[in-house]
Amino acid sequence: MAPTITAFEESPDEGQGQARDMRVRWALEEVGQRYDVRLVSFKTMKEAAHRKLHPFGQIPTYEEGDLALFESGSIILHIAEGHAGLLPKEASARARAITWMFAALNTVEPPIVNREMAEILERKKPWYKEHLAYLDERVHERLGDLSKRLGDAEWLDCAFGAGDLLMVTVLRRLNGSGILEKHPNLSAYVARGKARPAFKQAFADQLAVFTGKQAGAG
Ligand code: GTB
Repeated sequence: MAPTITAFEESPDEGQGQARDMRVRWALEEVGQRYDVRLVSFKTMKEAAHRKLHPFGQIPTYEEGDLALFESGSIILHIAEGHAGLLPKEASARARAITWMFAALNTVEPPIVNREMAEILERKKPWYKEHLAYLDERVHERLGDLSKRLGDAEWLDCAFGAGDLLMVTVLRRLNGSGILEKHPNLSAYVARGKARPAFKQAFADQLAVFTGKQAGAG
């Protein structure tokens, strides 16, 4: 049976694929697993039925038979463990690939999200510019270290895997900030991820949610 994931009914980013259902869609496309999508409104996400699936009232969720998961990282690990293509078989290589998944979510994403939140919530504060400069510096620091480690390699640890998938989606969150461009090998790394057919399909599918609504509007 095809799994069902949840995604925003109204795409706040107008189809730019920044919400975290995009990484789950991409993983499912990479492994060739068909899936269904249940679109949820902001109101529905906070209701008891959705909170049974996601205690924090968020997307994405993943349902497969009796199994219900939340947390994009955990969902992607589950997908990668059940299909070939996103994690190496050899134990040490697999452990390293999982380490990159954690690094993307626990070390690189937090300063990027902090910066994003400041842009959204603190723009009118008198200390905004100063604080943003501080947050930019924290992001640069992380990206500088990541850039050094990646060097001129194609992917983080040999072949493309779940760690790269997560890292690319995390770095994409910097779109429009001008920060990623200051690290050319990371820009090229993100471009390689976006060029993958599975990314393109996942992106088109989430964009169709937005364009479908636009076509139906009015
Ligand atoms: N740690 C969880 C995971 O990795 O799955 C975080 C899940 C999460 O933050 N979900 C967000 C959500 O449901 C959507 S992705 N928010 C609603 C709420 O908390 O009430 C975050 C997101 C949303 C929108 C954009 N955007 O439009 O640009 C970007 C990122």
